[in-house]
Amino acid sequence: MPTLEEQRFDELIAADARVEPRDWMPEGYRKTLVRQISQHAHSEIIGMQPEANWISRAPSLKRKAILMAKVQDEAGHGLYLYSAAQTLGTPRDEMFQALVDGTAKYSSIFNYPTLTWADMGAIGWLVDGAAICNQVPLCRASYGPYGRAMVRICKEESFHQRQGFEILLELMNGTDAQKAMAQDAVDRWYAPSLMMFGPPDGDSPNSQQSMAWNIKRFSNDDLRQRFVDMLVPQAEALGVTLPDPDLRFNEQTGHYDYGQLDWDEFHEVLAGRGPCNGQRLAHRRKAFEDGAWVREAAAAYARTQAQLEKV
Ligand code: FAQ
Repeated sequence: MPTLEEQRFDELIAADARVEPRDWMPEGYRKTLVRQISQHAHSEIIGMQPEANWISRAPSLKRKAILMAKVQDEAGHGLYLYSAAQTLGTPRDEMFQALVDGTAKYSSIFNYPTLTWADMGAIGWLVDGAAICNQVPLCRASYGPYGRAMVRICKEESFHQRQGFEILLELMNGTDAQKAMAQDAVDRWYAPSLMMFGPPDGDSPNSQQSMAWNIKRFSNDDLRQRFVDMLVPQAEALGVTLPDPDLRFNEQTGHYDYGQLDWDEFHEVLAGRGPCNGQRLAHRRKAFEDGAWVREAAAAYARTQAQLEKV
Protein backbone atom coordinates (compact mmCIF):
# COMPACT_ATOMS: atom_id res chain seq x y z
CA MET A 1 0.00 0.00 0.00
CA PRO A 2 1.65 3.31 -1.08
CA THR A 3 1.95 6.02 1.57
CA LEU A 4 0.11 9.32 1.10
CA GLU A 5 3.38 10.96 0.09
CA GLU A 6 4.06 8.28 -2.52
CA GLN A 7 0.53 8.64 -3.85
CA ARG A 8 0.90 12.41 -4.17
CA PHE A 9 4.22 12.02 -6.01
CA ASP A 10 2.72 9.46 -8.40
CA GLU A 11 -0.21 11.79 -9.05
CA LEU A 12 2.12 14.69 -9.88
CA ILE A 13 4.00 12.53 -12.38
CA ALA A 14 0.78 11.12 -13.89
CA ALA A 15 -0.59 14.67 -14.32
CA ASP A 16 2.71 15.70 -15.96
CA ALA A 17 3.02 18.38 -13.27
CA ARG A 18 6.17 19.71 -11.65
CA VAL A 19 7.92 18.33 -8.59
CA GLU A 20 9.41 21.13 -6.47
CA PRO A 21 12.30 20.96 -3.96
CA ARG A 22 10.04 20.81 -0.88
CA ASP A 23 7.85 18.02 -2.28
CA TRP A 24 8.42 14.50 -1.09
CA MET A 25 10.20 12.40 -3.73
CA PRO A 26 11.50 8.82 -3.90
CA GLU A 27 15.21 8.49 -3.14
CA GLY A 28 15.79 6.98 -6.59
CA TYR A 29 14.25 10.04 -8.26
CA ARG A 30 16.43 12.37 -6.19
CA LYS A 31 19.58 10.34 -6.94
CA THR A 32 18.85 10.20 -10.68
CA LEU A 33 18.36 13.94 -10.81
CA VAL A 34 21.54 14.71 -8.85
CA ARG A 35 23.45 12.35 -11.15
CA GLN A 36 22.11 13.80 -14.38
CA ILE A 37 22.09 17.47 -13.36
CA SER A 38 25.57 17.40 -11.80
CA GLN A 39 26.97 15.54 -14.83
CA HIS A 40 25.40 18.17 -17.02
CA ALA A 41 26.90 20.97 -14.87
CA HIS A 42 30.35 19.32 -14.98
CA SER A 43 30.00 19.06 -18.78
CA GLU A 44 29.38 22.77 -19.11
CA ILE A 45 32.35 23.63 -16.87
CA ILE A 46 34.78 21.16 -18.45
CA GLY A 47 33.28 22.09 -21.84
CA MET A 48 34.74 25.59 -21.50
CA GLN A 49 38.26 24.22 -21.97
CA PRO A 50 38.26 23.04 -25.62
CA GLU A 51 37.04 26.44 -26.81
CA ALA A 52 39.06 28.50 -24.32
CA ASN A 53 42.05 26.98 -26.11
CA TRP A 54 41.27 29.26 -29.10
CA ILE A 55 40.31 32.55 -27.41
CA SER A 56 43.81 33.99 -27.66
CA ARG A 57 44.14 32.79 -31.26
CA ALA A 58 40.75 33.84 -32.65
CA PRO A 59 41.20 35.25 -36.18
CA SER A 60 39.67 38.69 -35.42
CA LEU A 61 38.61 40.88 -32.52
CA LYS A 62 34.95 40.21 -33.36
CA ARG A 63 35.48 36.41 -33.32
CA LYS A 64 37.37 36.70 -30.04
CA ALA A 65 34.54 38.69 -28.40
CA ILE A 66 31.93 36.18 -29.60
CA LEU A 67 33.96 33.19 -28.43
CA MET A 68 34.57 34.76 -25.01
CA ALA A 69 30.85 35.43 -24.62
CA LYS A 70 30.06 31.82 -25.54
CA VAL A 71 32.54 30.39 -23.05
CA GLN A 72 31.17 32.73 -20.36
CA ASP A 73 27.64 31.48 -21.16
CA GLU A 74 28.89 27.93 -20.54
CA ALA A 75 30.18 28.97 -17.10
CA GLY A 76 26.73 30.46 -16.41
CA HIS A 77 25.02 27.22 -17.49
CA GLY A 78 27.25 25.25 -15.15
CA LEU A 79 26.36 27.56 -12.27
CA TYR A 80 22.57 27.37 -12.84
CA LEU A 81 22.83 23.61 -13.02
CA TYR A 82 24.91 23.26 -9.85
CA SER A 83 22.32 25.45 -8.13
CA ALA A 84 19.49 23.24 -9.42
CA ALA A 85 21.32 20.15 -8.12
CA GLN A 86 21.90 21.81 -4.76
CA THR A 87 18.13 22.19 -4.29
CA LEU A 88 18.11 18.37 -4.02
CA GLY A 89 20.33 18.53 -0.93
CA THR A 90 23.73 17.71 -2.40
CA PRO A 91 26.42 20.24 -1.45
CA ARG A 92 28.39 21.82 -4.26
CA ASP A 93 31.73 20.73 -2.69
CA GLU A 94 30.62 17.12 -2.87
CA MET A 95 29.79 17.42 -6.57
CA PHE A 96 33.11 19.11 -7.29
CA GLN A 97 35.00 16.41 -5.40
CA ALA A 98 33.24 13.67 -7.38
CA LEU A 99 34.30 15.40 -10.61
CA VAL A 100 37.98 15.74 -9.75
CA ASP A 101 38.12 12.24 -8.20
CA GLY A 102 36.85 10.88 -11.51
CA THR A 103 33.77 9.29 -9.89
CA ALA A 104 31.30 11.68 -11.59
CA LYS A 105 30.99 11.72 -15.35
CA TYR A 106 30.90 14.63 -17.77
CA SER A 107 30.08 14.51 -21.47
CA SER A 108 32.43 12.33 -23.52
CA ILE A 109 32.64 15.02 -26.20
CA PHE A 110 34.86 17.33 -24.16
CA ASN A 111 37.70 14.82 -24.13
CA TYR A 112 38.59 15.51 -27.77
CA PRO A 113 41.22 18.10 -28.74
CA THR A 114 40.55 21.35 -30.63
CA LEU A 115 43.25 21.33 -33.30
CA THR A 116 42.28 24.24 -35.59
CA TRP A 117 40.07 27.33 -35.63
CA ALA A 118 37.50 25.35 -37.66
CA ASP A 119 36.93 23.25 -34.53
CA MET A 120 35.18 26.31 -33.04
CA GLY A 121 32.73 26.09 -35.93
CA ALA A 122 32.30 22.33 -35.62
CA ILE A 123 31.74 22.54 -31.85
CA GLY A 124 29.12 25.25 -32.26
CA TRP A 125 27.33 23.51 -35.11
CA LEU A 126 27.59 19.86 -34.02
CA VAL A 127 28.15 19.89 -30.24
CA ASP A 128 25.76 22.72 -29.43
CA GLY A 129 23.39 21.31 -32.06
CA ALA A 130 23.36 17.94 -30.29
CA ALA A 131 23.03 19.70 -26.94
CA ILE A 132 19.92 21.58 -28.15
CA CYS A 133 18.30 18.42 -29.55
CA ASN A 134 18.90 16.67 -26.23
CA GLN A 135 18.05 19.60 -24.00
CA VAL A 136 14.91 21.17 -25.48
CA PRO A 137 12.83 18.23 -24.18
CA LEU A 138 14.52 18.67 -20.78
CA CYS A 139 12.76 22.07 -20.47
CA ARG A 140 9.73 19.87 -19.68
CA ALA A 141 11.58 17.74 -17.12
CA SER A 142 9.36 16.99 -14.14
CA TYR A 143 11.76 18.54 -11.62
CA GLY A 144 10.93 22.26 -11.58
CA PRO A 145 14.37 23.84 -10.94
CA TYR A 146 15.96 21.69 -13.68
CA GLY A 147 13.27 22.36 -16.29
CA ARG A 148 13.31 26.10 -15.63
CA ALA A 149 17.12 26.29 -15.83
CA MET A 150 16.99 24.48 -19.17
CA VAL A 151 14.76 27.14 -20.77
CA ARG A 152 17.38 29.85 -20.58
CA ILE A 153 20.21 27.46 -21.34
CA CYS A 154 18.50 26.32 -24.55
CA LYS A 155 18.00 29.91 -25.74
CA GLU A 156 21.71 30.54 -25.33
CA GLU A 157 22.68 27.21 -26.95
CA SER A 158 20.66 28.14 -29.96
CA PHE A 159 22.77 31.28 -30.45
CA HIS A 160 25.87 29.14 -29.92
CA GLN A 161 24.84 26.76 -32.64
CA ARG A 162 24.22 29.53 -35.13
CA GLN A 163 27.60 31.13 -34.46
CA GLY A 164 29.26 27.74 -35.11
CA PHE A 165 27.34 27.26 -38.34
CA GLU A 166 28.36 30.75 -39.43
CA ILE A 167 32.06 30.10 -38.72
CA LEU A 168 31.90 26.99 -40.93
CA LEU A 169 29.92 28.82 -43.62
CA GLU A 170 32.55 31.54 -43.81
CA LEU A 171 35.33 28.95 -44.07
CA MET A 172 33.40 27.02 -46.74
CA ASN A 173 33.16 30.25 -48.77
CA GLY A 174 36.90 30.80 -48.40
CA THR A 175 40.08 29.40 -49.92
CA ASP A 176 40.66 25.69 -50.64
CA ALA A 177 42.76 25.46 -47.47
CA GLN A 178 39.93 26.96 -45.39
CA LYS A 179 37.40 24.56 -46.96
CA ALA A 180 39.70 21.62 -46.16
CA MET A 181 40.10 22.84 -42.58
CA ALA A 182 36.32 23.04 -42.13
CA GLN A 183 35.80 19.55 -43.60
CA ASP A 184 38.55 18.10 -41.40
CA ALA A 185 36.90 19.54 -38.28
CA VAL A 186 33.51 18.10 -39.30
CA ASP A 187 35.19 14.73 -39.97
CA ARG A 188 36.62 14.66 -36.43
CA TRP A 189 33.58 15.98 -34.48
CA TYR A 190 30.70 14.27 -36.28
CA ALA A 191 30.76 10.77 -34.71
CA PRO A 192 31.66 11.98 -31.19
CA SER A 193 28.73 14.43 -31.37
CA LEU A 194 26.35 11.54 -32.17
CA MET A 195 27.68 9.71 -29.10
CA MET A 196 26.69 12.63 -26.87
CA PHE A 197 23.16 11.19 -26.80
CA GLY A 198 24.42 8.21 -24.83
CA PRO A 199 24.60 4.47 -25.54
CA PRO A 200 22.04 2.75 -27.81
CA ASP A 201 18.67 2.24 -26.11
CA GLY A 202 19.35 -1.45 -25.48
CA ASP A 203 22.48 -0.52 -23.45
CA SER A 204 21.03 2.46 -21.59
CA PRO A 205 20.32 1.34 -18.03
CA ASN A 206 18.78 4.63 -16.86
CA SER A 207 16.48 5.60 -19.75
CA GLN A 208 13.39 3.59 -18.92
CA GLN A 209 13.04 4.80 -15.34
CA SER A 210 14.01 8.37 -16.24
CA MET A 211 11.30 8.40 -18.92
CA ALA A 212 8.74 6.96 -16.50
CA TRP A 213 9.55 9.85 -14.15
CA ASN A 214 9.22 12.42 -16.97
CA ILE A 215 12.86 13.46 -16.59
CA LYS A 216 13.88 12.24 -20.04
CA ARG A 217 11.14 12.60 -22.65
CA PHE A 218 12.73 10.65 -25.52
CA SER A 219 15.14 7.76 -25.72
CA ASN A 220 18.83 8.19 -26.62
CA ASP A 221 18.33 6.66 -30.09
CA ASP A 222 15.22 8.73 -30.85
CA LEU A 223 17.10 11.94 -30.11
CA ARG A 224 20.15 10.79 -32.07
CA GLN A 225 17.91 10.10 -35.08
CA ARG A 226 16.30 13.51 -34.77
CA PHE A 227 19.78 15.07 -34.75
CA VAL A 228 20.97 13.19 -37.85
CA ASP A 229 17.78 14.17 -39.72
CA MET A 230 18.38 17.79 -38.79
CA LEU A 231 22.06 17.75 -39.79
CA VAL A 232 21.75 16.41 -43.34
CA PRO A 233 20.09 19.49 -44.92
CA GLN A 234 22.33 21.80 -42.89
CA ALA A 235 25.44 19.98 -44.15
CA GLU A 236 24.15 20.41 -47.70
CA ALA A 237 23.69 24.15 -47.12
CA LEU A 238 27.24 24.37 -45.78
CA GLY A 239 28.71 22.23 -48.56
CA VAL A 240 30.41 19.83 -46.13
CA THR A 241 30.23 16.04 -46.33
CA LEU A 242 29.12 14.10 -43.27
CA PRO A 243 31.74 11.34 -42.80
CA ASP A 244 29.43 8.32 -42.96
CA PRO A 245 29.26 6.20 -46.14
CA ASP A 246 26.10 4.49 -44.83
CA LEU A 247 24.13 7.71 -44.43
CA ARG A 248 21.09 7.64 -46.71
CA PHE A 249 17.41 8.55 -46.71
CA ASN A 250 15.09 5.67 -45.96
CA GLU A 251 11.80 6.14 -47.87
CA GLN A 252 10.01 3.69 -45.61
CA THR A 253 10.87 5.26 -42.28
CA GLY A 254 11.11 8.84 -43.52
CA HIS A 255 14.44 9.16 -41.67
CA TYR A 256 18.13 9.00 -42.54
CA ASP A 257 19.77 5.66 -41.83
CA TYR A 258 23.29 6.04 -40.46
CA GLY A 259 26.25 3.75 -39.91
CA GLN A 260 27.39 2.01 -36.72
CA LEU A 261 29.17 4.20 -34.21
CA ASP A 262 32.36 3.04 -32.50
CA TRP A 263 30.96 2.24 -29.05
CA ASP A 264 34.32 0.82 -27.93
CA GLU A 265 35.77 4.29 -28.36
CA PHE A 266 32.85 5.75 -26.36
CA HIS A 267 33.46 3.35 -23.46
CA GLU A 268 37.19 4.06 -23.53
CA VAL A 269 36.48 7.80 -23.22
CA LEU A 270 34.01 7.17 -20.36
CA ALA A 271 36.62 5.05 -18.60
CA GLY A 272 38.97 8.05 -18.59
CA ARG A 273 41.08 6.93 -21.54
CA GLY A 274 40.01 9.47 -24.17
CA PRO A 275 42.53 11.76 -25.88
CA CYS A 276 42.22 14.62 -23.33
CA ASN A 277 40.62 13.20 -20.14
CA GLY A 278 43.76 13.60 -18.00
CA GLN A 279 44.44 17.10 -19.27
CA ARG A 280 40.85 18.27 -18.70
CA LEU A 281 40.70 17.11 -15.07
CA ALA A 282 44.21 18.35 -14.27
CA HIS A 283 43.28 21.77 -15.63
CA ARG A 284 40.05 21.85 -13.59
CA ARG A 285 41.93 20.88 -10.40
CA LYS A 286 44.56 23.56 -11.00
CA ALA A 287 41.91 26.23 -11.66
CA PHE A 288 40.27 25.30 -8.34
CA GLU A 289 43.58 25.49 -6.47
CA ASP A 290 44.50 28.78 -8.14
CA GLY A 291 41.15 30.20 -7.02
CA ALA A 292 41.76 29.40 -3.33
CA TRP A 293 42.75 33.00 -2.54
CA VAL A 294 39.46 34.30 -4.00
CA ARG A 295 37.43 31.93 -1.81
CA GLU A 296 39.51 32.85 1.26
CA ALA A 297 39.15 36.58 0.55
CA ALA A 298 35.37 36.24 0.06
CA ALA A 299 35.03 34.28 3.32
CA ALA A 300 37.16 36.86 5.21
CA TYR A 301 35.03 39.67 3.77
CA ALA A 302 31.82 37.89 4.81
CA ARG A 303 33.20 37.44 8.36
CA THR A 304 34.12 41.12 8.62
CA GLN A 305 30.70 42.18 7.32
CA ALA A 306 28.95 39.93 9.82
CA GLN A 307 30.99 41.45 12.68
CA LEU A 308 30.24 44.98 11.48
CA GLU A 309 26.52 44.19 11.43
CA LYS A 310 26.71 43.11 15.09
CA VAL A 311 28.12 46.45 16.31
N1 FAQ B 1 29.24 11.14 -22.00
O1 FAQ B 1 21.66 5.06 -19.10
P1 FAQ B 1 22.26 6.14 -19.91
C1 FAQ B 1 26.83 20.69 -23.08
C2 FAQ B 1 26.69 7.72 -19.20
S1 FAQ B 1 25.98 19.34 -23.66
C3 FAQ B 1 29.52 10.68 -20.78
O2 FAQ B 1 21.74 6.36 -21.28
P2 FAQ B 1 21.20 8.68 -19.00
C4 FAQ B 1 26.67 22.02 -23.78
C5 FAQ B 1 25.49 8.01 -18.31
O3 FAQ B 1 25.74 9.14 -17.51
C6 FAQ B 1 26.60 17.90 -22.83
N2 FAQ B 1 28.72 9.78 -20.13
O4 FAQ B 1 22.27 7.50 -19.05
C7 FAQ B 1 27.96 22.54 -24.27
C8 FAQ B 1 25.39 6.73 -17.55
O5 FAQ B 1 26.38 6.66 -16.54
P3 FAQ B 1 26.04 6.72 -14.95
C9 FAQ B 1 25.94 17.62 -21.52
C10 FAQ B 1 27.61 9.39 -20.78
O6 FAQ B 1 21.62 9.62 -17.94
C11 FAQ B 1 28.20 22.64 -25.64
C12 FAQ B 1 25.79 5.68 -18.58
O7 FAQ B 1 26.55 6.36 -19.57
N3 FAQ B 1 24.53 17.40 -21.65
O8 FAQ B 1 27.48 20.50 -22.11
C13 FAQ B 1 27.25 9.86 -22.05
O9 FAQ B 1 19.82 8.14 -18.95
C14 FAQ B 1 29.41 23.14 -26.12
C15 FAQ B 1 24.59 4.99 -19.20
O10 FAQ B 1 23.84 5.89 -20.04
C16 FAQ B 1 23.83 16.71 -20.75
O11 FAQ B 1 24.37 16.20 -19.77
C17 FAQ B 1 28.11 10.77 -22.66
N4 FAQ B 1 27.88 11.27 -23.88
O12 FAQ B 1 21.35 9.40 -20.42
C18 FAQ B 1 28.95 23.00 -23.41
C19 FAQ B 1 22.35 16.62 -20.97
N5 FAQ B 1 26.09 9.27 -22.40
O13 FAQ B 1 25.59 8.10 -14.67
C20 FAQ B 1 30.18 23.49 -23.88
C21 FAQ B 1 21.62 16.00 -19.83
C22 FAQ B 1 25.75 8.46 -21.39
O14 FAQ B 1 24.91 5.75 -14.74
C23 FAQ B 1 30.40 23.56 -25.27
N6 FAQ B 1 21.87 14.58 -19.72
N7 FAQ B 1 26.66 8.51 -20.42
O15 FAQ B 1 27.31 6.36 -14.28
C24 FAQ B 1 21.17 13.66 -20.38
O16 FAQ B 1 20.29 13.96 -21.16
C25 FAQ B 1 21.48 12.21 -20.10
O17 FAQ B 1 22.17 12.14 -18.89
C26 FAQ B 1 22.27 11.49 -21.24
C27 FAQ B 1 22.56 10.06 -20.79
C28 FAQ B 1 21.43 11.46 -22.50
C29 FAQ B 1 23.60 12.19 -21.51
